[in-house]
Amino acid sequence: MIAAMETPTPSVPVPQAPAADPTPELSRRGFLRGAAVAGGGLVAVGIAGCTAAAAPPWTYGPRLAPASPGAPAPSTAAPASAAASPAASMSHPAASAAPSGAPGAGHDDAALAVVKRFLGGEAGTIDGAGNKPLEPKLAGQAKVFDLTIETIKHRIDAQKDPIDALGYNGTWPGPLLRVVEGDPVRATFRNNLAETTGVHFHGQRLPNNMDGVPHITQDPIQPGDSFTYEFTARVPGSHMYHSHHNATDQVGRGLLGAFIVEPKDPAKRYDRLYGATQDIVWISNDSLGGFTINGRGFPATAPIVAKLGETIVIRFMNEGVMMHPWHLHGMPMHVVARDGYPLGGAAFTCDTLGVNPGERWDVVVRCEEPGAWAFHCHILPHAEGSNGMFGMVTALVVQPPDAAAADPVAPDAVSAAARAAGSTALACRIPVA
Ligand SMILES: [Cu+2]
Repeated sequence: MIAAMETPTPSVPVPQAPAADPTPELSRRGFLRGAAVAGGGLVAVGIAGCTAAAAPPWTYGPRLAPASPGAPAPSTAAPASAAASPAASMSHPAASAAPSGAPGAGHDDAALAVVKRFLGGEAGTIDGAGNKPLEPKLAGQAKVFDLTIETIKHRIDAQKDPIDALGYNGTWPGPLLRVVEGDPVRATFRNNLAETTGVHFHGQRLPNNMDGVPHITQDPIQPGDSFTYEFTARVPGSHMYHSHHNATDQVGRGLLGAFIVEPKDPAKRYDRLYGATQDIVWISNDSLGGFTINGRGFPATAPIVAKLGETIVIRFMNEGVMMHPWHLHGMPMHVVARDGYPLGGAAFTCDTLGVNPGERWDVVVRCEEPGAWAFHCHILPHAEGSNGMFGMVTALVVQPPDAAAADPVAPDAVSAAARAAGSTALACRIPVA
């Protein structure tokens, strides 16, 4: 798994199921060293040297090319409160203000520069990746998770200043929690914020008093206090946990994470069902930090790296306030579950899959075409502007057979795969330092 799986070394992501999970481990190979760091996620919003120095750090849209006469001035500043509001997000204050900007040397230079950062493995250079599996403690049959709720400094990419965000156990997304259907779950959250909060396990069938909605099913968790959510994991599949209190702000700032419940029957798990060797958690967000995948924006998003013939699973989860249509180049996606529920005979195949806020969609990809394939949100102001790509962009890198011996975690794995597949792009001709 990409983000979900953590390697024995902090820098190398290796798919790894929680020890208590009897599920056979998925591929331990997996992503780039960078992917590990990025936790399997990818999204990004920031372009090198983007916003004006005076601009607040949450304006992660691409910097506009030098204004041409008569062109509207770039919008570089948005108040934090506005950036966190749905209305502000809907107006894409952080996105390109000129997505159809005139092409030219300025555009090409900027676009090349940002792609070179991606090809160079920027995702692997940033600490603090989320989505790392949190091993539960065992208390009898119960899986016990201890989490903190913290203010954190978070990097969207390697060049932007860190932003003031929130995290579970210090990361955005929070740790990946994985249990097995039927497990008793006991998750204690200690609120180390200066504000109140509450935690909702999104997608689970919960006892009402464990639903995590302050003032309806519980009192808000006060600063310095803890609350323990106890329930049985009844609904298998891809789910989430997140703040359900001042949620536009708190979830927008990073209080979110993946909660995966493996089916009790091993034959129904994706490794057995589809032969999947990577299980990738992909959480999108679109408030603080702009358009992000697993808390990062292109070029700091982690690529997905697979071998030709490998089958991978991607679990899309949308914690933002906008729908994002994820588009994979080169190969189709086989959509097998929605909100954790298997589609069965209603499973379908597509190359662009809209994921609404709150939804989870699981897709299977047969990696049958070698090369470096763009994988991005197809709302273009979320992915590319007049200064090149940013935000919700990454690549699925399918390594050809003759590259099997190459170091899969080399920083130029993406460009190497593209070159092997016949790319003539300048960025792929330039050796990565
Ligand atoms: Cu989008």
